[in-house]
Amino acid sequence: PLSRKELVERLQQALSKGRFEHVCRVEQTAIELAQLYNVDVEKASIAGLCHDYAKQRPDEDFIKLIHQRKMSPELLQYGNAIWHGVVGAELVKDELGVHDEDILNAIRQHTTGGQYMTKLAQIIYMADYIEPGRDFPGVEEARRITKTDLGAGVAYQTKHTLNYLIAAGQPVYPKTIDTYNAWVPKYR
Ligand code: DGI
Ligand code: FE
Ligand code: FE
Ligand code: FE
Repeated sequence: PLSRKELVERLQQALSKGRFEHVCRVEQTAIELAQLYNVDVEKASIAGLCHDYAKQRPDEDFIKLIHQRKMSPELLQYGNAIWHGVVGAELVKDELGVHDEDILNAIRQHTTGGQYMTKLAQIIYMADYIEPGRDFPGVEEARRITKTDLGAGVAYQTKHTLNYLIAAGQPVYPKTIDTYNAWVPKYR
């Protein structure tokens, strides 16, 4: 496997400066949450660094993989917002040599969440949302809640993201609705 230093170099080549700085902040936030919630810090670091590896790939790369790997054809109805995590995890595996399924699943779930998420997956989902460069109404509350109760943070983000998607008339990926049903009523 690549060392952290080699991984960082590969990410720097694959991403714009702004996106690279985001993944570094997600890594740091994920490490802090992993320490707080007793999760493997090494896995949190790798998943945080790699979660947006495929963010700047052309659509054709994802479309090709969806066909080649016989992934769900319903994926074709979405776009980069969904593909860079769900399909991008395949590129992290192939091109960065990350084969740990815990890490890959956390990357797959980082945008939409999921009905079942490991603590690592919850941490990456939340670190992406609350990293120090994020600035939106409610981010301070999201940071406070996440440090108190990780699951409550997942519920908070899911509710707010779904609200935003619906208000904007955007297509909602079915997994996002599964995440809503699994997490939001439980933390009301
Ligand atoms: O890659 P990042 O910008 O760091 O963050 P992200 O991967 O969490 O989110 C990318 C975008 O995806 C963000 O604007 C929210 C959006 N998104 C989340 N769930 C859904 C979604 N977009 C659609 N169309 N449908 C979803 O279910
Ligand atoms: Fe992302
Ligand atoms: Fe996110
Ligand atoms: Fe991100």
